[in-house]
Amino acid sequence: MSFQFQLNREVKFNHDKSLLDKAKENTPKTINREIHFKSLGKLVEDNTKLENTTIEPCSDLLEEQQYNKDDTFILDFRNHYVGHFSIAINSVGSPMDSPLYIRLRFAEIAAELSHESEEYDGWLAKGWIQEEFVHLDELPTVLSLPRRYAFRYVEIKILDTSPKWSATFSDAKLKTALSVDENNLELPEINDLELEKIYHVAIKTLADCMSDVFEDGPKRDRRLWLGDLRLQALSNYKSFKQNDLVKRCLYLFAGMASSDGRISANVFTKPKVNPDDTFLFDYSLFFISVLHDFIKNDGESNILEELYPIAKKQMDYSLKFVGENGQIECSDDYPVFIDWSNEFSKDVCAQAVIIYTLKQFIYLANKLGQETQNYQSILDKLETYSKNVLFNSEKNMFQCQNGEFNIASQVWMVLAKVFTKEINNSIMDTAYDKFFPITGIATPYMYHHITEALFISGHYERAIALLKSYWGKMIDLGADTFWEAFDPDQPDYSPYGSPIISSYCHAWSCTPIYLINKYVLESEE
Ligand code: RAM
Repeated sequence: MSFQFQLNREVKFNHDKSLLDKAKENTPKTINREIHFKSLGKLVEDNTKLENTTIEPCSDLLEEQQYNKDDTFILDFRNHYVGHFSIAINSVGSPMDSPLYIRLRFAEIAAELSHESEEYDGWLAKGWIQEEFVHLDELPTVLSLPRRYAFRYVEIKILDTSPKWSATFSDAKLKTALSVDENNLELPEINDLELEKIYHVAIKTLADCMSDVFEDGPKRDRRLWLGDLRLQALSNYKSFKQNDLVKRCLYLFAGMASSDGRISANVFTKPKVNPDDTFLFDYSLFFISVLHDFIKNDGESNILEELYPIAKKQMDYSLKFVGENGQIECSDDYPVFIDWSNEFSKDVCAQAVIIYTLKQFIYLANKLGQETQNYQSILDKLETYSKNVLFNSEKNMFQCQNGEFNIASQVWMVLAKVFTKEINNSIMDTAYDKFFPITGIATPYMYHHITEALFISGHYERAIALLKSYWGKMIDLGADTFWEAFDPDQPDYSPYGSPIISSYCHAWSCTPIYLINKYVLESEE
């Protein structure tokens, strides 16, 4: 698993004021809720949970405890939340003759609290670790932390007091600032307990990633990524229907496209809007998908007229990688993401993604009455090459340039609907025999695409079984929200070498909302 940091400082970005103003206008109102902590907890061993660790409630009342040097306690909010934490602190005993020195740690899952930050030596910045060291010179006080945290648990360790006095704590709470409240959402009836549980956790995951943009993860990276946005938007249409937020995100990407036409893989919005100088071949193209899905789900068409030129420029840029024979030639300067894993070849996936998005682009162009003949003929070339050259009819699977067969290639070609449903069904049959149980894939992002490919190719039972085994297993291991990375073969695996950096509420894992609605409740194919 790896991800290369990109430095493209020479790239010039547009800042289209009118589009960025529209992004601003579509900022949803934030909903502020106050959530009070529910119980004290203690870290215990449980070999059914992630890293054999869980937090059990203990009966003590916080207000009645007096804490001294080296004491530690854990506040359990009993669900995952995102917000600003505060706690009232006082001293009892003799006069307070020294500062109170404490450490606070915020954890989305119990396992994070069994690791120390000093141990962390991964490639992602330590600054993400949800930990604070605080000196308090005067008590009583209300400690309100300026940084927003994503957590269920807060651990407070008394690093020092003095033998003359003890610290007491009360009124631990957090204030949320999200754009939706899952408690006000009417949930569909799902006549399958496992799927129902998965659905509820997926809703919580999506809700906690919806602030003034669709964030990828409220703990990390706390920003708007195009690949994640595509899946969040699809799940949003089936649940919160907070379509203004999708619009806002579309305007943000469109308003800050690079001057050569490429759309950045992610954008920052604080302290001011700013595109990242990172470009991923597939993520850029998914701008077209998000626009296409918005038009299909929302119906508002003004945005199409405004953003079509941006989508066109992106498509034209991407089509430069298509050869005369209809084969896509990827470049290392414009990497294809598909999944965190770099252990498989991605050329067939790239070919499929461009077919998938070109079809959506043609749909949009037709809607505006634009000329599409040229695009249609490139699409024909891409599909013909895929069927005649990339598809190995003997093996009944798509084959990469280096001769490799992998599951991602089959999945993306099925999603791109290069063949008919019947042929796709048989390709996924072969893929199922060859690649299941899946190995070496650790992202819910890729698992989502595998599950959807099973559904659309008519492998309903297998798709449901995968949904249950993959997302259900995270719940069995203690998930309140779904994770950024999960490899069922090595549940403890973190792409960063430590759970304290991993995100355990990650947008791209919320798609059971979309999958269950579309393929189970609406039984679409
Ligand atoms: C990580 C995040 C994000 C994803 C990118 C490609 O940084 O998990 O969600 O889209 O990778």
